[in-house]
Amino acid sequence: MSRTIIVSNRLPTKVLRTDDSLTFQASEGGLATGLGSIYQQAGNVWVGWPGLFVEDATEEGYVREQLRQDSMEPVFLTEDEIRDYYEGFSNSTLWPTFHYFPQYATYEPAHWAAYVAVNEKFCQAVLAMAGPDDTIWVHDYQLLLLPAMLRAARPRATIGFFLHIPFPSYELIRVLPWARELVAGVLGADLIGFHTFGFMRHFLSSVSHLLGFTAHNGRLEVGQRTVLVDTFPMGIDYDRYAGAAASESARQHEASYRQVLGDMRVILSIDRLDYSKGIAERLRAFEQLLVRHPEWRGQVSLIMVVVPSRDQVAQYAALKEEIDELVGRINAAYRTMRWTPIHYFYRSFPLDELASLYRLAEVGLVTPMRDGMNLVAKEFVATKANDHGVLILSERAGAARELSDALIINPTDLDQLTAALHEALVMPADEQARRMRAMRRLVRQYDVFAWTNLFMSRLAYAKQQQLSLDTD
Ligand code: GDG
Repeated sequence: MSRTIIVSNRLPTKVLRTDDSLTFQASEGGLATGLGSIYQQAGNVWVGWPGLFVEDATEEGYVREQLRQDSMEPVFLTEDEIRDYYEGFSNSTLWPTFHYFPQYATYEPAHWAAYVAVNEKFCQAVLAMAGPDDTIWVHDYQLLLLPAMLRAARPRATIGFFLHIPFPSYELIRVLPWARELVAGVLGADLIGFHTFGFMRHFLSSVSHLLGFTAHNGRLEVGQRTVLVDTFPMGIDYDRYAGAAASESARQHEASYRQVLGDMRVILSIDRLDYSKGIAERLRAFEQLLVRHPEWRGQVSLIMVVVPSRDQVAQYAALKEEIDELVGRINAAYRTMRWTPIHYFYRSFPLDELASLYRLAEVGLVTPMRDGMNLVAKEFVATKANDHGVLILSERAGAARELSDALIINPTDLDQLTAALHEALVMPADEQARRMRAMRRLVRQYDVFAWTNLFMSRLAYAKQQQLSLDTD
């Protein structure tokens, strides 16, 4: 029987150490939800790091045993590996380069060596359970080398790869000393997926420049193999977000926030702490709105949720300080006894509270400098059952390709962003409804389950093609 093996840096369950015991916490992330239907089927499995440094072999055995009961296979990583492969090469070399922040990228041979070694470790973990005909779906930038490693060991396996972040222009990737190896690593897959056509185009251009293969109609001939390349814009679990927003608990949270906020109008901003998300620029635009349109003072508040992330990496710590400073300065300059311009939270919220914030907000402000997709934009839309609300969306988020009824802005254009904030606040209800309805239909139809099905059926097609080649 052929099985499906999902591989990503993190497992959909996180193991936490609390005092003297371990707790297993399921992830609420979109990927975990979308792929849940696959890896939990009989025989299938998800391979990844459980987020824990194990203390000894007994603990390792225990964690492995527990996770296996839920169709997960852990790859245990050491603190050194996490420092060099994850915080190092993945988040200090690839992430800034792929998000067009090459000035933040480091080029450490030791980090590269760890990246190769950990990809190899993942490869061994997958091989330990994969048969020659199994289907393997590898996710994201931490595992770019894995498809080729798997291919070398299992020439007949069906391998899919999906990149969740942007693929940059060749001019950026060529700066990396290891550009060729990275692109060749991905080419081990039978099907390579991106969120947008633009990312796919950049990838194909890099393949052509670095390795000399040219694509025709989304097909690359790589030696004896055909590699399919395509776009699969990821969706969200629409029902989950729409349902959470309609829940009694979200209503109650909203009512209690309203007691404090009164009829204050609310703009909402939610992100992981990351320089790619344009958080500081967003704050400057909000300040400029208060300067250029003083009529909004005392009328509008910005609720800003920043979820702690990667705080071991220097740029993230610096960004946190910049945001703290900006929020402090703006609030100090404009606040009154009854009005706080920015309600700033540096932590994460449970889903029902998050949903109540989406409900509360009239304006969703999503202004990344670069973003593979941006699921927050889609979640905001999914919660607007009454079609009231305006999404302001960066043209450089993958989501902008689909959500063209948002107010699309260039996040570096402070004047445009300020004008969009004002426009959102004065937009007539019928225009809001028209735009929101169109976006909501799209987000509901192309949800994360549709995305998974599309990728898996395209991968099955790729497998069929290889089989017919084999028998020719
Ligand atoms: C990468 C790519 C691509 C946020 N705060 C809370 C919370 N969240 C959830 C959101 C959303 C998720 O985190 C963030 O997803 P994004 O898509 O916005 O961003 P990344 O984490 O950077 O993800 C991105 C994605 O992969 C998928 O391919 O879209 O471009 O960078 O789901 O709701 N969830 C809860 N509390 C919070 O406080 N529960």
